Amino acid sequence: MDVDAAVAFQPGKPLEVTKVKLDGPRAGEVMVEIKATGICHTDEFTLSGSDPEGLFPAVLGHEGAGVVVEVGDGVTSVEKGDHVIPLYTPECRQCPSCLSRKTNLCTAIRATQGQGVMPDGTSRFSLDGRKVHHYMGCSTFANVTVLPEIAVAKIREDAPFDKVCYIGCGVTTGIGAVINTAQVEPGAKCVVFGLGGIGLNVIQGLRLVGADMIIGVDINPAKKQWGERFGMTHFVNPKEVPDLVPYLVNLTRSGADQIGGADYTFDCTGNVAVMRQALEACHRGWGQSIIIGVAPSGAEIATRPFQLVTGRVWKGTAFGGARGRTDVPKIVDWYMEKKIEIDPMITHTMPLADINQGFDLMRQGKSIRSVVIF
Ligand code: NAD
Ligand code: AHE
Ligand code: ZN
Repeated sequence: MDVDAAVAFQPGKPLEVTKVKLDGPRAGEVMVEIKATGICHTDEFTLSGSDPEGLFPAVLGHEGAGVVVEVGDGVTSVEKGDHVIPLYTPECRQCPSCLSRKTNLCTAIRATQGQGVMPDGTSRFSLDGRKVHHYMGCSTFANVTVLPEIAVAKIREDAPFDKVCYIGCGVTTGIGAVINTAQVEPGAKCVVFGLGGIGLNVIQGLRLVGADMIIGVDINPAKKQWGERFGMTHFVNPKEVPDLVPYLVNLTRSGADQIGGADYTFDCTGNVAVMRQALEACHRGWGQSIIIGVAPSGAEIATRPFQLVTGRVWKGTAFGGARGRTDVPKIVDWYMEKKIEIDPMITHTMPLADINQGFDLMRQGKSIRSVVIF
């Protein structure tokens, strides 16, 4: 069948909205009509050419929601008509990683996913007989896509697609980083670097768990009121303080504590210099810094080993440590029960034809999340 897709033909060039051919689902796969998709900074990261795994041409997008329209042989966990959220971190519940209970990073299909193909090594997308790659196993910048069965989470049918698509990445990543990865306790002092579509969800996660001090750091002064909207208690613009790390350490020092430093910090920028600041703003002895941001090909993180010798911990998180098929339906429930907010973060919506405007808004720091509605 022909579907409408925004295709990334070359790094650094706008997406081209065109018809592409989509083959039906094979064994273990499902075809999903995408109703809405968010635009995450990781889509821009790959489109820019900074992603060492970036493949072109490809149908990008990994933050969607939609309806199952067809299932391949052997599919048992979902059926036609089910509402689902695609998962770039699948959950097979059988691989050594899933069975370990130590990680959400299912390894069942990671190799082929990174090669832009389905688990059998072929792509369902093509254009004029030429292969078009899948992206992160999702390719939600198409009105219909095909995914492995283990890469969809079935969700309740009363949840609005144009809001819960954001749970497909940003919401789950931010809140999950707080709850699953850092396991922040009530009363904690925390710093969030980068108040975009991910960082604001870290902030609302910190509010949810009862953190005392939620310091937001962003070079864009417009982010101050955004952070405050979701529970930030202090805002710091690095351009307005002489030396950011000592400033943050001092801000988090209290009572008899002569040292200072945050209990938890979160990098939501993808900038390795910021990652170092986030680690070094942690409290000696126990502070944990969680890397969420994705850094360009060739970038490396550095710090003096002394920072770790003295008890600071560097951790990373993908998809907020969430096990998608298990956790995503619960996060949809939290949204429907008004335990978490999504609506105000979706600052812009647009049809697929205008998807490049969504990327421009993100690059200009004018949006929190843009959502394409099909
Ligand atoms: P975004 O563009 O919406 O937000 C980034 C924010 O960082 C902006 O507010 C920007 O002003 C701020 N910023 C940039 N440089 C800064 C600096 N030097 N100091 C402080 N703030 C700075 O992007 P997003 O969608 O929120 O994504 C953030 C990062 O998280 C990206 O790198 C993205 O690829 C990554 N990400 C990772 C995961 C994961 O699973 N690990 C999931 C989603 C996104
Ligand atoms: N391909 C990149 C890495 C990109 C990356 O780290 N992706 C995150 C999700 S970002 C969502 O917006 C992720 O899930 N990583 C785990 C994984 O298995 O990819 C690179 O640098 O090669
Ligand atoms: Zn994302």
